[in-house]
This record gives sequence, C-alpha cells and structure tokens, in this order.
Amino acid sequence: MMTHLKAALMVALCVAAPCSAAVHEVGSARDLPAAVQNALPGDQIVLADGQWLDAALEVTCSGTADAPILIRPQTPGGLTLTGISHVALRGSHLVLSGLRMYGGAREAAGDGIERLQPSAPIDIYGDYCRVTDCAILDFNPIGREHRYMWVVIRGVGDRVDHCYFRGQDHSGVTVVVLLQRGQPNEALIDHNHFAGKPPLGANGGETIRIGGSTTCVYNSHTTVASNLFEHCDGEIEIVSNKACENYFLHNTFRESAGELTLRQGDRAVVEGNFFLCNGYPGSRGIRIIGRDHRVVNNYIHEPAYYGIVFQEGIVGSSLSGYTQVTRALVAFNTIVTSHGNPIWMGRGAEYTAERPLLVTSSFMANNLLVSSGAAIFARVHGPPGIEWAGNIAWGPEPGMELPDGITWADPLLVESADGLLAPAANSPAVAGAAAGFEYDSPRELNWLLATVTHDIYGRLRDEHHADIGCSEVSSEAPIVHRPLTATDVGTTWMP
Ligand SMILES: [Ca+2]
Repeated sequence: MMTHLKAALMVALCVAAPCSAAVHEVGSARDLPAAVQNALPGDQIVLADGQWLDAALEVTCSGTADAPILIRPQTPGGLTLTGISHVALRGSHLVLSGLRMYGGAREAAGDGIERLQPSAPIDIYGDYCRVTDCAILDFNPIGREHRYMWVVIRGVGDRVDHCYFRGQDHSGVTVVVLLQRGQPNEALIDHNHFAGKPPLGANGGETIRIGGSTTCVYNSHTTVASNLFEHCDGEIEIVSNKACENYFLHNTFRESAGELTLRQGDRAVVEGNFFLCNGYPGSRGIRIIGRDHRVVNNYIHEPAYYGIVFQEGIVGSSLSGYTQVTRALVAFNTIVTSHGNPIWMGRGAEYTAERPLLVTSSFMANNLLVSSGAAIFARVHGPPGIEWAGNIAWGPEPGMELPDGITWADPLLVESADGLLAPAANSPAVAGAAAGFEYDSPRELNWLLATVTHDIYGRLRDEHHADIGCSEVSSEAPIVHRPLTATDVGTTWMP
C-alpha cells in the first residue's frame, strides 16, 4: 500500500518538475558562472556551506513557471556571504533560498580600508523570482551615510517571503520595489521579520518603500502582507507607499518609531493591520495623503502621537508634494490611546500656510475611538470634509464639535484572549455599526461599507448588524489572522 502511494507520489513529482533535473555543485563564487551557464529549468545550483568573503553572485540563467531554478546552500542558513557580497537575480523564475548575509562592508578584507558595497546585497532584476528563507543581518558599512538598499525588486511577479532582516543602520531602504517599466510589479512581500533598525536621523531610512516620486502615478499592485515589524525606528516612514493600488494587509507593527505612510499614489488598501505601539517613543499609526485610499479593520494601540492623520494638501501639488486627501474611506478601525490622540485632522497650524487643503469628500464610519488621557480629535483647523456614520468615541474630551455619526459613549472595552482591547458583550459597539444599504446616507458610503465583509481576525461580519471597531466580537467563527510574533514569520533555520 505504502509502496503504491510512494510510486504515485514519484509520478506526480516527475510531472511537476522534470526528473532529469540536475544539481550543480558550486564550491566558491568563482565556480558560479559555469554552473549558471549549464543550468536548465528545474535544476538546482547548490552553494557549498561555509563563509564566502566578497562574493559577487550573478545569476543570469532562467527557469520556467513550471520548473524554476533553485539556488541554495547545502543546508538552509549554512552559507554566509560577508564582506561586500551581493546576489543579482538577472534571469526569471529563480528561487533563492536559505542564504545568510552578515557583516557587510564593515568586515571587508580586514586591512583597515573600507570597500564600499557597490549595490544591494540582493537585487532582483528578473520576473517571477522568489527570495525565501534568507536572512540579512547587520550588513552595514562603516559610514552610516553610505546608501544602498538591502533588497531591490525591479521585476514583475517577484516575491520576498519568510526572510529575516535585522540591524540595518545606514542610509537605505530595507526592501524597495521599483517601477522601472511602467507596468505593475504584482510583487508579494509576506511573512518577513523586520527588526532592529535604529534611527537614521535623516530621510531615507524606510523599512519598505514601493515606487518613488517620479513613478507614483503608476499602479504597482504590490501586496505587503503578514509581515512583522519590530523596533523599525529608521525614520517616520516604516512603510512608504509611493505608487498606486498597493495592499497592506494583516501586518503587525510592534513598538516602532514611525508609521505606515500613504505618501504618494492613490487607491491603497490598508486593511487588518495590528499597530501595537504600547506608547513607544515616536510610534504612530497611519498617515493618509492622496486619493481613494481604503483604511479599514485596523487596530492601533497606544501610539505616542496619533492613530490616523489626514495630512493637509498643497494647491496644485507636484508629484513629490502633498496631494489633498480625497474620498478616503476610514472604517471599522479601533484606536485606543492614553497620551496620543486617536485622530489628527492635520499635521498642524505650522503647515497650513503652505498646505491649506484639508481632507475632503471622505468617509469615517464604524470606528471605535477611545482615549484615557487625550482628546479624541486633535489638530482640527476647520470643518473636515468628512461624512460620518456609526462611530463611537469616548475619552476626556472630543477635541472638536461632534457631528452626527459620532456617538459619545463608553464602549466598555475588555481585554480579549490575545491581550487586545475589544468591546464587551453588552457594549453599545456590538451590533451598532451603520451597515450596508440600510444606512440612510449617500449611496457611495453604503456601497463602500457593504464591501467590508470580514473583521481584523478574518471572521465574517454580520451583514446587517456588524460590530463597531475592528473586531466582530459577536462572531463565533474561528480566527484566521492574529497579531504576529517572531515564530509566525522569518526563516525556518533562525530563531
Ligand atoms: Ca522617507
């Protein structure tokens, strides 16, 4: 019985990848060009375990969709590239797995002369390439001003997943997605662990950036999902969105001095993220700039400054300026603070002379805004262009005149099993949401709310009587998405 099963499995495997797949053993960086030249789709290029100094690995071969070429050490994490090493994936359908990069230019040659890292440690030029189960650790130059990215994604359909990125202390983005062809990247950045990025003290220390000022009007269709960010303090933008139609889903931000910034580009989706700020200095939630963004089902706990801010826009803004917040949907978020404010209506009076355009034509619905020590709304300088429905707010003071659509009531928060705060069963938030087509409001808001079908945990919402805030506490459905910890993300071989 077992033998038959095994035989059937072998047949299945042979269909999936050609049985003639070869293994090309590579003992050092010098041997790589020959292996690359001979590699065919489905082959493996196996790099000898050990430590390679100043290794330049140029991978110019290509696999196919059905038979990618795998590049890996003998054992996962068994090879460390150090010095000024880099890997360039120049072909397509390549999988780089299990590589460790450590040290960076700091340790180059040991002769006291600093050799500068010429390019990103990992640079993906090709399409449909995957970098998985890899770690880049403290890969830093001596001078923090020397700028390079750690991972660059330039192609279409590339994926970076289950990697561990720790300790980048110099100018540069940890993972950047570039729109070099004017076509969507369709990139996926998921289940990575980003940790320990100290403050750079200047712009240019983002952990993730998608796009850039000159290409921000193009769609990237990049998904950043289920990543863990811990102490990513490089600069205010932990994530900087600079392209259109990107998705930020189910990520966990723990105690990091920054925020998820929708800096340039329109139509972003920020859904189901956990911001566990815990009062960490410099911590924030989400900054909104631009048009047609969707910010729903997020949990923001104890930001030092704000949960969500609608940044003011510039009249006739250039691409690199600040586009007025227009048609934003901010719905079903839970924001709990003590020192910070749940919502800033702008960055503040000091900016309004050059950025006079307040948020307009936008919606805030079914949000739970609670503070134990600060006003709910701050930096209010003019009536916000927002349609309100189904929100609950509670705290020492509202911070502005409350419009219809915000109920001032204690939502009776209790600690749930995962340590997060959620409404108790007898809370006015339960079944309190303005929902679907039953709400008497502009048709657009009705339609938008009907599209929020699940809560932050992935549980189906009650179509007619949803709960206010990110959690459908009345649901008995199983939890799909939780706040992430180190065991949920990163490599298989490193704790
Ligand atoms: Ca920046």
